Amino acid sequence: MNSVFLATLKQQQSSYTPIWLMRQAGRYLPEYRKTREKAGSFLALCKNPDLATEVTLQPLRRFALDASIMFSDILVVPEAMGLQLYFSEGEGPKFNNPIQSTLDIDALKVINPEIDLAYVMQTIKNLKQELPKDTPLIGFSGSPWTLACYMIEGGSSKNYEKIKAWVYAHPEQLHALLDKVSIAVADYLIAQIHAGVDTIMLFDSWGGVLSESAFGEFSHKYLAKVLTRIKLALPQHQIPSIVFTKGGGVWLEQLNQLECDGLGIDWTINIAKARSKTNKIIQGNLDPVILSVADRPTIKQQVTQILNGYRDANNGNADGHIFNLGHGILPTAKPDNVAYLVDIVHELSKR
Ligand code: 1CP
Repeated sequence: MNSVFLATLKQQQSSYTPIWLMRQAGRYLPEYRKTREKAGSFLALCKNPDLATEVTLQPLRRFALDASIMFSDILVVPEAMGLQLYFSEGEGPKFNNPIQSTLDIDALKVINPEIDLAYVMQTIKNLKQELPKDTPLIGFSGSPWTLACYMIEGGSSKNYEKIKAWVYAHPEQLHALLDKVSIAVADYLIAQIHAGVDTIMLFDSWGGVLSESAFGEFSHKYLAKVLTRIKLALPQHQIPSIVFTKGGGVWLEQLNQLECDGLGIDWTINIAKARSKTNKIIQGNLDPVILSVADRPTIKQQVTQILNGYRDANNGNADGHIFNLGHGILPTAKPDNVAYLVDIVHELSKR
């Protein structure tokens, strides 16, 4: 595949800096909202391979993006393990039966992703047929820690008091849960690789709510476990991987120890500083709010700062950087701004 995104991830030279956007399919696009309505609900959309394929393709039709990401959600894994998932309008994801005890952990199902998440595998197979031949497909999962946050909190959380009660009062039980989730996550990603994804990404969206030592013990350790299990299962079929810990800029040296190819960074760390702390590919790091509130000159100025900051910190070489947002795109992002962003990144980064 002739892909600037994959070349960059493999530490090869490229002719410009590739760009894709976390959550590039989503509510900021009117055609996405229409397809979700047709599906009936967000979860029904995830479980309908034809419609999930359609919404994956929507942003690629509008913008010159360098990669696609399969449309799904990180929470389909805990659902497959037996938690009852629903999405309430305006409130986000919720589980009816969150984990409250070790009995609940024991009751979690050991998943067979080929069967229990067959609809995701079908979406991937559809996409491999329908994507332009040089557009790579990113598969993904939540990290064990981030999934455990939702499984114990029962939904989004402000202070993570329920899961932190386990961190500080019942760490062994939490480790038992994280072990079980790590196996599910690894097996899910292995199945995605078999189905045809070109890269995998682990979203550790809530790793940043931990202290440094707790991050090592409850998140980093399980990211490592997932990556190792995948490598051992597929010795002949290594594909690049990216890990994104939101708030992880302060732990880049630690994240650099992981067996992955790229690290995502949010907008709170200067990309030049990030470059000095890891030798992996760096993905990021525009503040997503800019796409909702800023005008074109401001977008151009912010993009210039990131591209130049990276290049200057990398001995004048712009390779090794994948442009992205520092977190998922917001529903209020203006599609015109997204179009401008993609074009200006390509234009300003031309070698
Ligand atoms: O109403 C709607 O249409 C639902 C909005 C929505 C969308 C578009 C949700 C609910 N999930 C998604 C899709 C999604 N989720 C993708 C799609 C692929 C793409 O990028 O185009 C991906 C990669 C995710 C991953 C995801 N889901 C993460 C990790 C990335 C991140 O942003 O940190 C997380 C934390 C979730 C949980 C989730 N699902 C949905 C929402 C609103 C949330 C976040 C809730 C919270 O803040 O706690």
